[in-house]
Amino acid sequence: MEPPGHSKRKAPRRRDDRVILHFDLDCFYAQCVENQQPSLKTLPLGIRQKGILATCNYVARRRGVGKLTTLAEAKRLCPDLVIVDGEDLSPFRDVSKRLYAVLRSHSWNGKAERLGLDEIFLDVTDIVSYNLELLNRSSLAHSYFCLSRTDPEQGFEFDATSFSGCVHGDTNEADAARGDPLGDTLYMRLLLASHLAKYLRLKIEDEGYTAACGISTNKLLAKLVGNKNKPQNQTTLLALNEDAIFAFMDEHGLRKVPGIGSKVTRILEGFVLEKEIDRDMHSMECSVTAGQVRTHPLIQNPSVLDNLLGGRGSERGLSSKVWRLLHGVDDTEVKPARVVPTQISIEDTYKGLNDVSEIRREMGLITASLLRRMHADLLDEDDSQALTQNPSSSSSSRRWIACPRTIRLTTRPYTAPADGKPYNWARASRSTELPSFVFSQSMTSEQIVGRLVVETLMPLFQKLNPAPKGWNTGLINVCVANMAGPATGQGGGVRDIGVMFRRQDDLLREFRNDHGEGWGDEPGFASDDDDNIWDEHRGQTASQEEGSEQCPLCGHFLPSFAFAAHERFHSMEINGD
Ligand code: DCP
Ligand code: MG
Repeated sequence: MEPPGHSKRKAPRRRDDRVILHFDLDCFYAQCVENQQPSLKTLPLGIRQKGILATCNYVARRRGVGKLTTLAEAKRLCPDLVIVDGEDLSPFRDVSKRLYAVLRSHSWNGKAERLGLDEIFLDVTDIVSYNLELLNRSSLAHSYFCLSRTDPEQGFEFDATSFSGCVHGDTNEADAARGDPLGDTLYMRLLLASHLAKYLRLKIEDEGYTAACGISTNKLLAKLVGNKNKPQNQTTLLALNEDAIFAFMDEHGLRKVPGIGSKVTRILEGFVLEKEIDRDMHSMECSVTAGQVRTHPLIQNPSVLDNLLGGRGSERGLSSKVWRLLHGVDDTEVKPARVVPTQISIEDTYKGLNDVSEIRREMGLITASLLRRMHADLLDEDDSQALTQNPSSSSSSRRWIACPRTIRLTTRPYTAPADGKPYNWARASRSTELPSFVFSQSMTSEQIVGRLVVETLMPLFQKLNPAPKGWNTGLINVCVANMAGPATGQGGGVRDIGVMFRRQDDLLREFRNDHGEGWGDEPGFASDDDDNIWDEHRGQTASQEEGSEQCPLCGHFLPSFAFAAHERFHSMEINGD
């Protein structure tokens, strides 16, 4: 009998205009270790963290060992299992970023999102649509996939009459579509994406790593379908209508649906089975399928779920999110890659400051906003999964994805507009090493700002303005520059900044594409162009040092080698480039 008010079962609205790839590296930590010690590739290998195996290679899996098995159980199942310590995540992080950079460099729209250390989503809608337009109906078997809009030589040949890799779904539908493949755009978009996925998997294999890949129209479906054929394989979800998607989703255990956590699983499991379930049980096992919940006669719409899942403290919008997930609907976007700025600076102008307490106060305000910007731009938000996976790391600590090594103070005296002086007139800078306490996650922002002003910036100010008074300060600029790669200490906090800086070149490689350039062509982001060389050096050479020259235009002192770049900087200003 239908309960009153719940007579209509209505599926949430779906969009299938995107094509998403989901890559999941095979037995990731084990592959990293195998690449360091290739002799381990043929042996059963487990990676230990505390008393369990974080993962094991596929040789071990064939011997019955699984991920997250206890060490004792793993040894019982496979006495000759080689066990390697995996407590230090830094080598895994390094590989993860390197492989991410490979995939990201193939994205046109920049939508390349990391999930944990070994999963990457790519939204390839634009590349696929572009190539669909190019297809020649009369010679599908000899098609060419363009990887660049501007360089037709970048691409690969492929056979557009069939999918690359495995296909999961309704083959009857597929046969129907095959009659007139170009007539079914969704079918063809998925087919093209399967060839792109194969190409990208091979790119990763060139780096020494294998991955599984799922291909579908949203992140949820791509992630789930990629699990169908592992390792070193790929699966396209061929679900061309709503019923095919429901059929795919329904077979999954509830807890296996990404986004449905253990608490929700236990509540819904209890409801379907009509029995009390311990809500704090965190097992991935669940005897109830997504289909049993989706088709339950008493769960006809999200408002019923609301009654079950709502209540104090529950996540906003949780029930409608769960409802959509059960129907295979996931509109969340693949997040664009983060780009790392080469420097961050904050400045303010004044009508002539002369009082030291005023200078200190303004310096404090500028430094506080600089620190906020550093936190927003340089602290990782996406690694939370990786951090919680490492039992020894603090879940509250966030990781610096890049750390500036230099702090620069620039000041100039106040000049009234009527004086007609150029903006940069008498502007002078001093720089020094950025102290490591700036990266502390145990000090408060106020404490960091206070120390930075007193211990670093005020001494720089005194060097720039040696006269005891009469500074008439019209501008203060505080800048952090010379980005170094992330620290590699466990838990992700900066531990040894000296070591980190020595490794700068190695680490920054992950922020560059294959050609040693910055990510994408965004101006102002990490790149090795002349302007950056100028940027890095002008602070250090503000005063007259040996081998430095003064710019006749702005009064800056800078080393001779940086002069050409500096002139270019002015000519761009003049030309308005
Ligand atoms: N990991 C971990 N703790 C977990 C889950 C994972 O430390 N609870 C680590 C070990 C894995 C890596 O994260 O190597 C990636 O997790 P996956 O679940 O993708 O597992 P694998 O990549 O090892 O295996 P698969 O081939 O099944 O993807
Ligand atoms: Mg994996």
